[in-house]
Amino acid sequence: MNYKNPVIRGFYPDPSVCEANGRFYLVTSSFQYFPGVPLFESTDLVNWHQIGHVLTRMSQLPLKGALSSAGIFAPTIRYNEGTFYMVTTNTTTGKNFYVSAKDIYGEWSEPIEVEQDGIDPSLYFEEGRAYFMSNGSDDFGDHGITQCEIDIETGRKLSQSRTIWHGSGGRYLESPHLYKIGGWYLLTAAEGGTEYGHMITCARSRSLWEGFEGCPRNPILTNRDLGGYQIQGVGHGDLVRRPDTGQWAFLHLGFRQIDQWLPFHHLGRETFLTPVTFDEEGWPVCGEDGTCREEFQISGDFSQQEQKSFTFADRERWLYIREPDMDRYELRGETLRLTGSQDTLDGIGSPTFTGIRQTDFCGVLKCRVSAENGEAGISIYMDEDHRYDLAVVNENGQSRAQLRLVIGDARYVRDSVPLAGNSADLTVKMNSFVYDFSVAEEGASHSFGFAHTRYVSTEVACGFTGVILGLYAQAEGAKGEFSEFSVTYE
Ligand code: 6LW
Repeated sequence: MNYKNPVIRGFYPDPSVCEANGRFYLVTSSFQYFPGVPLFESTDLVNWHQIGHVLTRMSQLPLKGALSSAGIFAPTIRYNEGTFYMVTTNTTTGKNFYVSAKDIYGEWSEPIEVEQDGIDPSLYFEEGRAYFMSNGSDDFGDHGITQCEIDIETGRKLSQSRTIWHGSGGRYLESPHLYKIGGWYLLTAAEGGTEYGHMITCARSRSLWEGFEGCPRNPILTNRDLGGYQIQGVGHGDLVRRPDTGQWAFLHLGFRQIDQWLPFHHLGRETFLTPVTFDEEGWPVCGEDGTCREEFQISGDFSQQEQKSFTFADRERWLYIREPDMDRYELRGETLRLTGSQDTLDGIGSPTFTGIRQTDFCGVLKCRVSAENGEAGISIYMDEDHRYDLAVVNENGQSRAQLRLVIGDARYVRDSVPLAGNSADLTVKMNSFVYDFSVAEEGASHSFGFAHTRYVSTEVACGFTGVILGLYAQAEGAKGEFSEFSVTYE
């Protein structure tokens, strides 16, 4: 069948995947957002359904003071002898740790730390032993893909760390994963940085500890030479095989630029699927001549389903910033009530904010919003310094609707219109280039004009995340009520 990329749309980067009992499980990074590490399930590698998150308790996920795009970096998920493991880095505490679960739908354990530096940790299991690797420094002062054996019960190192590969020469060697395929230990990694030069490279050896030789065709997957193509920055992936069809594939990240010759992306890094075969020498061959394309064919008899609209009912999709005070959030039926605090969207605290990722370019967001004693609204939120807030503000018994644009040091309220009551219907129309804002009250509507997507893109804001469509209340004691919320994509 033919399928379209990306297979998971919106800010879901650094995917890692494992197979267990004929089903596939995938995790992505989550940075300063709570809960952490979104968890997806699939039976065919193309259709992914989010079943929850791995890190659901604050004891697993300290995010106080985490800068935007810090917190939880790239995770790896593995399944070994009836247990799932998810290993990652909390860059805010600087620790690598893993959690485990026997039931993929249940709660995961408390974190177990590993005393090894580097980011993008991975696990490899063989004959009752567990190996941990990252892009850290080894016990001999060398730096690269560093590996040690660990006690999987305690996280204690059972061997010294040794650098097993220095990469193919690209900058930012990271994202190591080890597999045993056809008698070879195959090590895959990312190089080039998670931007336009990103790539997947690999090396192999007959031994687990030494002798890794790079593939003569490295990089095996990259779009760095596809100028003018929408999908850019492909890299950081994990290999998986469908046991029923024998199909191999990489789940990996990439991003979609807003237009052919406009190198901006605001939807974040997304998850793509690229089919893989092996050549006569046993090296992986990826996609179309080593590139990732918008459409691929994959074996299997099924169709691709796309979720085109989202509401409060998609509970597992909603996220919060850092360490939310859940007493400030109340969802009853189709109505969400938020209570503001001293933390505002301008800072790096935990403002009263809940949102879902923007998953496509073109669509419409609608919500009825009312405010009391402060401000409540919709934020097109890239980070605290790059966002567009369309709000109802209630102060001294008077209400108004306003649009605030925050683009780095340029911050201003563009337009403010009085409201007769304290509630209004807020609408944001989205396309690749702009967000178009309007507010209606009892039949009368007001257009606030548009603001460019590029100013909330990664190329402007920097960092590793993508736009979140958020609902918020701000000012201590401010009350926001949100109903009839929907996001519908074309
Ligand atoms: C991720 C690493 C990376 O851990 O960015 O540049 C980090 N590449 O692989 C955050 O996604």
